[in-house]
Amino acid sequence: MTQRGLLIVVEGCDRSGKSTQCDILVNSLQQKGIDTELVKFPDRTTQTGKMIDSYLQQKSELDDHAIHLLFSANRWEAMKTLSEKLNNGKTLVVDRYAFSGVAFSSAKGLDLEWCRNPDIGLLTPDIVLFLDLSIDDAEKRGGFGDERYEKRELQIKVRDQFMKLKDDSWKFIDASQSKENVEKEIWNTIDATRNLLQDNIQELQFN
Ligand code: NYM
Ligand code: MG
Repeated sequence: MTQRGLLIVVEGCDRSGKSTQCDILVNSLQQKGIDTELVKFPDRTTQTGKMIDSYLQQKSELDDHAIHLLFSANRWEAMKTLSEKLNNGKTLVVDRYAFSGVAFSSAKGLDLEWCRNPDIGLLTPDIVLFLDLSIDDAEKRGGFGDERYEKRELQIKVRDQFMKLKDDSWKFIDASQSKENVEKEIWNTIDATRNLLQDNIQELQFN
C-alpha cells in the first residue's frame, strides 16, 4: 500500500516570503525524491477564484460575509482532488489555507467563531509552518502591493488574529532572516517532522 503524502500548510501575513519559500520547499522535497506538488489558496483559476481575484483587485465589491464564504468554497471545491492526491502518495505544500481565511475576515471585524464554521470538515494539515515577520519588517520589503488588505493597519490586525488561531502544533519560522536561513530553518523543521510522522502516519483527518 502506498503511504499517503503529507499536507504541509504555509501561513503568514502578506510579504512574509510564503510564495518564495513554498517554491523552494517543493523543489527541495522533489530533489529528495518525494513526489510533491504546490497548491495555492485562493486558487484564482476556478469560477469562485475569479470572483475572489476581482474582489482582491478592487474591481468588484462584495459583502464581507459573502467573500468569506467564497474563500471557503474555493477550498472545499479542491478537497476531493487534494485528498485523492494525498492518498496516492503525493505530498502537498499549500500556500495559505483556512487560517488565512479566518485571520483576514475576523481582522475586518467578523466574528471569529462565525468565520471558523464554513471551513469545518476540511482536510487537517499535518504541519503548519507560520512565517513570522513583524509588520514593520514586512513594510521594509518594498511596501505592500495594491491589492485589497495590503495595508499596514489591517495587516497588524491580521497578525493578531493569527496569534489567536495558533496552537502547539504550529511551527514558527523567523521570517526576518535571510532567504537562505529561512529556507534552512524550514527544511530542518520539515525533516524533523517528517521523520516523526513517517512511522506513525495516520489516515487523512478532517477537522
Ligand atoms: N485571503 C486568502 C483571505 O482573505 N482569505 C482566504 O481564505 C485566503 C486563502 O487573500 N491578502 C487573502 C490574503 C491575501 C489575499 O492571497 C490573496 P495571496 O497569497 O496574496 O495570493
Ligand atoms: Mg498577496
